[in-house]
Amino acid sequence: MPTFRNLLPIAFLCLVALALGSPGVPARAENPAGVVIKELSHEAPVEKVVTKDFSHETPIEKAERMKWFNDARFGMFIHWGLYAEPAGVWEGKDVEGIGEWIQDKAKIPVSEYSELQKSFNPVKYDADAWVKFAKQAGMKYIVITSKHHDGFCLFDSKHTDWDIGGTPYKKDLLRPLAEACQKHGIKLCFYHSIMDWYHPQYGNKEEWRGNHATEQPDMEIYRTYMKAQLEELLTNYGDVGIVWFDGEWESSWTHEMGVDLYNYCRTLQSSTIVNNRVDKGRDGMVGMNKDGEFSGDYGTPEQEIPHTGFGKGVYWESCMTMNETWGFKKKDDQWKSSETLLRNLIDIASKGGNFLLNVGPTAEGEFPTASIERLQMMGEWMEVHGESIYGTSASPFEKVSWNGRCTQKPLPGGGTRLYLHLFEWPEKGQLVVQRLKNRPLRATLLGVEEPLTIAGKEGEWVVELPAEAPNAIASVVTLDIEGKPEM
Ligand code: H79
Repeated sequence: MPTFRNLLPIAFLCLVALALGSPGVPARAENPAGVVIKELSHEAPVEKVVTKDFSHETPIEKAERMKWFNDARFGMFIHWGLYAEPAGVWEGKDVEGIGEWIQDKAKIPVSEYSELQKSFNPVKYDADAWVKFAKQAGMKYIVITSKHHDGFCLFDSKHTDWDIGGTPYKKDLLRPLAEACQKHGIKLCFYHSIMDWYHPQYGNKEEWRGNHATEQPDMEIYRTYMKAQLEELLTNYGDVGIVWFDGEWESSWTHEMGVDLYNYCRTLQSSTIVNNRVDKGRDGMVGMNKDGEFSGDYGTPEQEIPHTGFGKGVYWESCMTMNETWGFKKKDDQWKSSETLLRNLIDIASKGGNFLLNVGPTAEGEFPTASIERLQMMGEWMEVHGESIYGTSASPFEKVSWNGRCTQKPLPGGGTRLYLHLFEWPEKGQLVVQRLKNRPLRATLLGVEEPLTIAGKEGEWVVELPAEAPNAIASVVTLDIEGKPEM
């Protein structure tokens, strides 16, 4: 029951918010209740947040909230934490698997893993430089690990010492990133793991970790802790674009908890977007939801791209590594080529999705050189061809008649601009566009701009191209047509 005492801080916050207007990145707020909750219990003051129900949002309201995300198409994932120190090697041995899972893969007890906190000192960390790398690559948002499965927090949380505050570096890593994002117009988003290998009350615990609760773990206490931390994340860093949950698959996490956590995040920031891993709907690595009613705003394929899109009103984002790990591993040299990464972005855009491409910084705080090279290459392409990606929607063709992809955008006045991505330069310099009924009005090559000659007939239009491809990875022909595309 909300009591007068419980409501006071909310009333106070509302007054402050009214007085300040749009707060930007606020100075680190005191816990609104003015209560320090190190000792968490069922009575912890997160209860003061009266969680609202967001299940009745209309598709139009949702489309408005999702607009920036849907237009963005391209974002940066950052996996950073203590695991960047061993970087895939433990006690002289290479540990198989993704780097941020080293604690689990090498069965390192918490008492040993936690020693890493004493040496984590990323003195080369330059948040502004990181955000510029993302921006120059053409990315519109950054999703950084506020907490991964090991439970360690990159921010200085009031509710645990298992965080950056307990390292030699001490300083909150998320605050400068929030400031740089705001400066450069990039949306800041947080990845926050539900699964927690450190917290003694988290439900599923492996015995070898040496920190399994002696009594029954109490998920209510753990949820209180997680919500108190999310309150910090959704209060102290300005607008948060997305809360990106993960690790929801274990049996201790339930559908009811997912629904509650979704509503809780939106109660704190109503316009924030929450991925589908908040709830139990995700269908494995495919990432889209199974049939049924689940919380979460969009699907999250991991390391894969769906074969087709899903139609209007279904939002999704494929997350992917540039090599084979999310968290930095010094010996992982299995880098995808810039060509593959760019064509992945185009493929995803042609299916109406987003591409969340990962960087795993080193323990010193630097992006690997191979990551920087790929970001720069993608940025050069986006500089010229970005309009064929941002704000576009999925291809109107079931299958295109050339080696490539297609995206589309409405033109002012009722027409449509089709963007035809060519992965291979057509023989005889002729691009044949089959199955399209609408008469093309105008065609150009992005970055060239001189109009191209169009011939052919309904269902088989022919665009005359110059002898050579302007871009080796993907050249883009724009084809303006009357009305909406008809096949
Ligand atoms: O943060 C990165 C990884 O550390 C994390 N997700 C990305 C973004 C990740 N955690 N686990 N995995 C990746 C792989 C785990 C897969 C499985 Fe399952 C968990 C297989 C079985 C349980 C989830 C549920 C996927 C399939 C079923």
